[in-house]
Amino acid sequence: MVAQIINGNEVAKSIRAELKEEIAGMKMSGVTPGLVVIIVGEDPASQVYVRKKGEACVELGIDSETIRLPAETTEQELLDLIEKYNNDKKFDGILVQLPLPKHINEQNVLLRIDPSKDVDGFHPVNVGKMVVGAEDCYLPCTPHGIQELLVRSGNDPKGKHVVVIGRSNIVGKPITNILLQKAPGADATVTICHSRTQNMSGFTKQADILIAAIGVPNFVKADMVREGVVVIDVGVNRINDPTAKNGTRLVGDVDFESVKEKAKAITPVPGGVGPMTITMLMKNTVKAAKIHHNLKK
Ligand code: L34
Repeated sequence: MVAQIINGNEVAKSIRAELKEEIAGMKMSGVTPGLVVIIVGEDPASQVYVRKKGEACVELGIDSETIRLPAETTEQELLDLIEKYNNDKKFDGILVQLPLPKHINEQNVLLRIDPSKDVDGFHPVNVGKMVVGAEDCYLPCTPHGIQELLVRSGNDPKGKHVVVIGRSNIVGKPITNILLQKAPGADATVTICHSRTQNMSGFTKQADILIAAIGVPNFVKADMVREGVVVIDVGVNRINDPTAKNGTRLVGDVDFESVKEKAKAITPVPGGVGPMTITMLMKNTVKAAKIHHNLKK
């Protein structure tokens, strides 16, 4: 089988075109969405992601600010800064890029963000709303992007067996909750596997849709999937490659070359889930601005 390559850049582009138009319309009513992104420390991958978020804002006409703080920033300093933006009406969304330095408690930080500005969907109020399927919540960007990729590539999860590998709060747990909702674009049967799962292949081979989010380069091999599976690769791992220009290259959690021979459809890395994460952040920021300004959906 020759797999359909699910092009995240293309899907992201069409959603961004929709958003651009919507934002232009909002500006006519005097509303410009605003996003502040806060990054603490120098993690190189985080720097890249945060830069891309700023660029996407510029492209779409969202007001944005990126605050870069040194790794030594104290938890209290960060909490105070969040409080400042909670009270600043210019900004509809506040995002604190993860991971944070070890001395800062992540849960304390996420709890401090005003849930109505939590465009990452990581505040427990939004997590709870997601679980019960409430309309007025912000869905976390990566899993929401995965759902859009599936639907827009013609691979609706309805009635399918989705197997997720990974149980993180950013991807594994939320994608499970989103896809099992009784709702359009969901209605799946979902199984989660993780690092302590016994006989993982026994589960992954049953998947109609396999979502890999473990952070281990090339973890999923061809012998772990069945013919005709749809594969979503959430991994973004930088590995050494002496043949590459700068000595490294990006690979996913899936051994793309072998798995694509068996799959019906598969996302590449880069150019799969990554661009969707950023695009859904833009979508959440627009949603926040509408809520804050009482604009129609
Ligand atoms: N608070 N922290 C918070 N929110 C998030 O939504 C994130 N995430 C994850 C890490 N920490 C976070 C991101 O922004 C992962 N993530 C993310 C964002 C963008 C990309 C990948 C991960 C992305 O654009 N990936 C490109 C390649 C980028 C490169 O060249 O390195 C791609 O095509 O996959």
